[in-house]
Amino acid sequence: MKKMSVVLALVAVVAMLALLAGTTLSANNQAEEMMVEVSITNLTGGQVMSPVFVARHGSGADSLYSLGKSASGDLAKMAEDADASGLLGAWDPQNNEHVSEAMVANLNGGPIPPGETVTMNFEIDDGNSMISFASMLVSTNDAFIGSNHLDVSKSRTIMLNAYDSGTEVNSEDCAYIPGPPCGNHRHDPAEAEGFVYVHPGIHGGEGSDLDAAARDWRNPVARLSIKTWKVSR
Ligand SMILES: [Ca+2]
Repeated sequence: MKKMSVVLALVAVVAMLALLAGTTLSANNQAEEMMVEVSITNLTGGQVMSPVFVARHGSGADSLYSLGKSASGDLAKMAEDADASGLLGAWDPQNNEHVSEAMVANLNGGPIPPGETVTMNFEIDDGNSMISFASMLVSTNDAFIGSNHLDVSKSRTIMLNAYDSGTEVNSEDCAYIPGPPCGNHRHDPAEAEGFVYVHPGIHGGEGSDLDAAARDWRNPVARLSIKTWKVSR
């Protein structure tokens, strides 16, 4: 009889652990889901930020970029032309076992002007509580903000610097800049920096089509806020 009780207790423990793997239980035995709101605020005075490529994933996912290393062609498209199509393909959950969802977050259907905030919401669990994202500063050759493998399971605020994808020389030539006052999506084949690094800003002056007083910045350029809460199901 005593042996049977031990077996039943073990079965109960195993069942409880299986349940906890997917959800948590509140005091009144209702299942709880972890909800996350991620907000990105443009803190520059004169750089519009493009709609944000965002992937939610687990720890086994690739890095979107690596500081000091060459950028992928997909990230280059995002950083040079605000084109997320390559990243959406590479991070499609259908083709990538480590990715739960991939999207482009926009503000009222468009980019994020200075001083404005774009917000996105996720439902997460232990296996996919990270996000990686990228957004272009559109009045540049190839400046972007981003983050890799950012754990969004805890509420906090992070300040973001602007990076250079290293895939286009910083000519400040309107022929190769998509944002205002330019509006062109050509790629400059001239020799680029070759690696992802902290962007040196807009210099203006002779030969530049950009007014540094209007388009330059000092880091940080954006604020990312993570807010988490639980809901009962
Ligand atoms: Ca560059």
